[in-house]
Amino acid sequence: MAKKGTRPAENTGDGGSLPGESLPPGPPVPPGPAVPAGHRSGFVAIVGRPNTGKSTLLNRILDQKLAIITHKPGTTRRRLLGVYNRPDAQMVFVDTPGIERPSSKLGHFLLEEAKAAVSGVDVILFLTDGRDEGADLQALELLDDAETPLIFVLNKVDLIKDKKTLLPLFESYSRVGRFKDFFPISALKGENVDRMLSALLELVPEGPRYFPPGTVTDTPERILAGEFVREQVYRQLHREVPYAVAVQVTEMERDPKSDLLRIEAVIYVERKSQRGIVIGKGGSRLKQIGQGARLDIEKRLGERVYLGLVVRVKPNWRQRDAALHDLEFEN
Ligand SMILES: Nc1nc2c(ncn2[C@@H]2O[C@H](COP(=O)(O)OP(=O)(O)O)[C@@H](O)[C@H]2O)c(=O)[nH]1
Ligand SMILES: [Mg+2]
Repeated sequence: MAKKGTRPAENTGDGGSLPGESLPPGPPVPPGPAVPAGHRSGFVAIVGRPNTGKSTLLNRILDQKLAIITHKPGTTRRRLLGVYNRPDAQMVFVDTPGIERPSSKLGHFLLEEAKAAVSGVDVILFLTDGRDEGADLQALELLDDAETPLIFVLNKVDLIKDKKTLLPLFESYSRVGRFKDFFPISALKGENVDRMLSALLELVPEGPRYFPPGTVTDTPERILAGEFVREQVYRQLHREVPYAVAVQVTEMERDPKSDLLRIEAVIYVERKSQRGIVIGKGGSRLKQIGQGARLDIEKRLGERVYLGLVVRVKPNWRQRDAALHDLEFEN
């Protein structure tokens, strides 16, 4: 098994099952309300090249903002679980970094993160926008998983004017011989997503709840808050700067005096010049980044927060093991 699979090891009962093996029977962990007869459950990884809409799909399925989304490729840096709860089923979706040939140490981490995410899942959704079949096939090769059932998901169909082009596209990809099923969807508009979910429910086995009902993710709010800051950096800054940015939340605690939740975060950049860009004239850019992120965090947590941001230089962090370790990028 990969060092870090998606399926929580403590929940598999024996702690030693291999990828693809069915779960040993056992009580649902942790215990929640009784699981009805015929309850289905499973893990579904969302993979594909950068920018195909994986994070948008996760948020759509959960009907809330969990993953950050930008129009720039390569935004997602961490595997993110989203739990889809129904009375009769629980499906755990895993958003992953886009699959591409790595060009930095961070890139290697990202590819490993995507590969680890598919380890042990029941189904893989392979997302594409259908724009580059060759690159999609390369991504499948990099993923290097020959066993897990793959579903082909053509996203962004809202952009396709002439739906007649869909059939030849599906035929072409079906020649790969790896896909069990094909779905055209729009994650952005929600088109066909429910139908895809119904089909997935048929594919996952009968099984326990892996998380108490009502759980949305296992990612700490501290990490999500940092991600929301990073999203603003991607949205508000251009060219290379966002890629050189990492965000670390250093504090998240309630201020006893004001009763506000106080969050302190550091925005790391690679060079001094980038620091100036992130801060902006008289601190104006940093202020706007903070405002945007604060609103998202407040919406998520359902309360007002104070968000303090500072910008620091960590030279060349994307290429250095020690720096990646400090920033919690470790497979
Ligand atoms: N038109 C259209 N755009 C989409 C759709 N899904 C995602 N996008 C856009 O594609 C870009 C990348 O989306 P994101 O979810 O971050 O892709 P990821 O890198 O695969 O996670 C964003 O600008 C999204 O708004 C869709 O169904 N239709
Ligand atoms: Mg993403």
